[in-house]
Amino acid sequence: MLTIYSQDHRYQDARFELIDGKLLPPFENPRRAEMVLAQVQQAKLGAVLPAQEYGLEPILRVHDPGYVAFLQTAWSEWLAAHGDYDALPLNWATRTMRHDRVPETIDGKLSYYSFDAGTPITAGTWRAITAAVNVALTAQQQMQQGARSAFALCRPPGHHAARDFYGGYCFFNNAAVATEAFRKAGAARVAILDVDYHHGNGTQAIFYGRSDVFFLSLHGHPSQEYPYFLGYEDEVGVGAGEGYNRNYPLRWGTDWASYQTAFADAIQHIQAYGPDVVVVSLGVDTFEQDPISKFRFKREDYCKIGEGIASLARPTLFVMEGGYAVEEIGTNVVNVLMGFENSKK
Ligand code: SS9
Ligand code: ZN
Repeated sequence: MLTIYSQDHRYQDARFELIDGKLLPPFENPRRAEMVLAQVQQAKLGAVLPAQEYGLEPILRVHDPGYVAFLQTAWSEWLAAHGDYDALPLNWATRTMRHDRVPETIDGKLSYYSFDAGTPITAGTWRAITAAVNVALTAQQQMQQGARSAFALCRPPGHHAARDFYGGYCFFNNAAVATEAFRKAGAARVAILDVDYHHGNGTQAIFYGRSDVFFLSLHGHPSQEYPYFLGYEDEVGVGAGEGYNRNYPLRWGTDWASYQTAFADAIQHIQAYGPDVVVVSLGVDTFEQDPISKFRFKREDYCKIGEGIASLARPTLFVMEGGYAVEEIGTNVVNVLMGFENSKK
């Protein structure tokens, strides 16, 4: 399997992450992607190719122009206002407050365009997030040119980012941008399977009203787990999209034995949908040693995820999402990809 990688992910390298009431060294850091790349190479998964440039047009098929413009200038505005500190919002529009006015000042715009305070904007954020999209689009193009599968080693991740907001370490929704590129290239139906520990609220929101993109997510139950306010089972899509969204919320402590029924159900629904392409939002923060998560996957369970996806026998794009047990992240990701490779016909 081909891997697409850009070193520019390193430009997203914040000083602190606000988590559990502490300012800690970020869990979402450059070593994550470096460890995955090292394991891809050691396992001889296949060639590693650099990313091509695609500009803003494919991003604007998914994201709001005002949001994209905000991200492009957020750092320089923050720097001018406050100096060289990671940019973080401090408040949000909740119940009874207004969502119909975008503030003019940088602090107001950070609040308007975000949903958490755990996603710092830094001097290099724009460069890193555009590179991550280019990684996903290069992988998509390789498949358009005939590759049966590809691995987009994106960093930062994307599945929490919606049309006009960021959060959960995500700014641009890499998987959604690749999905729209597949649609533009002629794929009639795309299924997105999100196996990250956290609900892919951004991806769900982007495609919620559409039947041409079927979104399925298995994740920590929103009554217990971040992002809390989306990811319940009764979210089935709206309008033309009704029936084309499926959530499998699972309780803390879920292991492979308690995951596999939901996983098999998701695979079966994808098979029945008959997609031209499967896009996998591949997070491995389901791992038992993940520092921010509460599932109990073991190393070898990741092979079974790959095997289940291979059983669909569809062109498959894997897009890197979360996974914060940095020492094991590469092994777990490559186990998915090797499980897929070794069991396809
Ligand atoms: C955990 C806080 C989680 C955001 C996590 C985003 C994961 C992206 N107590 N903060 S895959
Ligand atoms: Zn996650």
